This record gives sequence, C-alpha cells and structure tokens, in this order.
Amino acid sequence: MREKIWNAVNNAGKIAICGHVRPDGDCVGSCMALYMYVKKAYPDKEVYVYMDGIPKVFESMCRGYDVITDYRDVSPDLFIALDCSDSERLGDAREYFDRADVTINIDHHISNLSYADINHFMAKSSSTSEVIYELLDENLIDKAIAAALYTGIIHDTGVLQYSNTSKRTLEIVGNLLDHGIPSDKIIDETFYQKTYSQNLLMARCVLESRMYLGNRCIMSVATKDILEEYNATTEDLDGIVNILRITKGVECAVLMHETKIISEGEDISENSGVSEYKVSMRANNDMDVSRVALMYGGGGHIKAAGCTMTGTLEEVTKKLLSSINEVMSSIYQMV
Ligand SMILES: [Mn+2]
Repeated sequence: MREKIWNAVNNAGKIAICGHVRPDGDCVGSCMALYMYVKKAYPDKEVYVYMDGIPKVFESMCRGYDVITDYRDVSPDLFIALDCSDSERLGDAREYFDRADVTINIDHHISNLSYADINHFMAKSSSTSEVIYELLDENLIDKAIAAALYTGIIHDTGVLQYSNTSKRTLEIVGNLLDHGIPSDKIIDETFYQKTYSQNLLMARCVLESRMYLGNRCIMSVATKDILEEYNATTEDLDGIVNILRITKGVECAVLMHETKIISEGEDISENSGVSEYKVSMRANNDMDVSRVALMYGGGGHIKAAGCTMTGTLEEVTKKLLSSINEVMSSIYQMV
C-alpha cells in the first residue's frame, strides 16, 4: 500500500490534500504534516492543501503556509483526502476530488466507505496522523512535520488517554519527541488552554449541573441566556461535558445547549418556552450513549455521542433521562 501511494504521488505533477469540514486537531495535523512532507520530498511538484474553518488553536501550525480556504479549483492530477470516512465530509472540495485523475483516501475510521481509487484506512490506528507517520520516511521528518503529527495524535487520543492509544502510538510519539518539539506547549496551548471567559462558562455549567438516576447521571444545560452572558459560541463549550464526566460515580454525563428558541413561554423565568437543544453525552464504564443518541436521530460512539431534541426544557430533560435510564438498566442488568 505504501508503495502504491508513493507511486501515485510520484506520477502526479499537481497534488491537492484535503481534510474534512470543521477540521479537528487530527485533521489539521495530518493535512499539514503530509503537505509539508510532500513539498519537502518532492520539491518539483505543485502541492496544495485545503482547509476551512480551522480552529484558532491550530492557526499557528498553519502560519506561513498557503492553506486554501476558499475551495477554488486547482485541477490536481492527484487528490488525497485525509481523516474523512465519507467523501461527503470533504465539503466544497468534494467536486474537485471527484474530478481528479487519481484519488487517495487515508483514514482511521472503521466506518470508512472506500470512496477513492486507493483506499488506505487503518481502523486500529489512533489517528490519521499515526497512519501518515507510518507512510513517511523517518529521515525526512523535521521539527514542523513532527509537531503537526504530534498535535494530531494528542487530539485524537485525548492526550494519550483514550483506549485507541496503543503501544505503537506511544512508540511513534517517542520518535516524534526526538525532533525536539515543544510537546508541553503543544498540549497546553492546543488542548487544555481556555480563555478566562471559557473557564467562567465551564464553572457556571458545573455549578448549574444536577445529579439524576441515583447519582449515576449528571446533566447541565447552557441556555442561550447563559451563552450570551459569557459572549460564548458553541466552540467555547468544548471540553465541558468531559469535566462533568469525571464526577465520581457517574456513568453518563450530559451537556445540553439551547440552539434555537422556537416559542417563548408565558413565564420566561420558568423556561417554559419550546426550544431546540443540542445534546452531547459522554459515558463511563459499560454505559453506551450512542444508543441514547440513536433514539433521537443522533449518533456517535459508545463513549461519546450526541443528538438534537426539541421541546420545553422540562420535557426534553424528562424524555432524555428516561431514555438514559432505559439504556443504563438494560446494560447493567446484563452484567
Ligand atoms: Mn481523526
């Protein structure tokens, strides 16, 4: 597979690289690493990288490089999609991907749809960054490439915590550290760091949280009012549900945030109006929140899933708790 991929790169004059819409750390890291590597290893080739909506924390990784954000057509001979399980997730770059002579799909999602001419997905790898590392010639990896791959691995493994972190992941991370990358700074500045107002918002959500189902479920709601109070966007809520999840004894953590007010209630202070809520859930132990999300047309993974619900806050909370209770009971009765 390695040879097939590099042969395709060798045979192309113009190469485009693209990740998925709303790129995360692994997406930005793997795209930038491959982009920098191909430019370095094949100086005679024209190489382009597409990414839109790069979160602020990853901007420094892309600084000084010509990242295409307007999705103009560069008519590449070879188009490489990274961290994309489905070509739909390429967003506006998809039509150029479909038009390219040769396409490659490199990923680590088990659900990958094999939509390219050459499909290389490693479901056991922690991240696309890890898959990319395995394809590179170690001698050509420099500090910038190592930092990009490291960032990707750190983000998809929750700083080497999640169960997708293998012995091989740690070996690769060890090799990347040999390049003298500022690993502590990368973890702090791209993963843990919060602005003061993000911290206040997190504190507020923790303060407003309630325990349910015999203290096995913790739930908090960020209403539009709360979000406005901290001048916050959805991005600012990142990580809060994980903070709720580490509460001792909890099997299921829920953070809901109000996305749309459908009708104001008679008594606004009672939250009696109908709204749309985005629900994000995290599970501990054997709990499976993807089953709860599926009941409301959402989806995700066993340990992290989400859905959208509409109703008064009371209705939504009641329905959701009863579904969580149902799933939890069925799982823990089996044990
Ligand atoms: Mn990924």
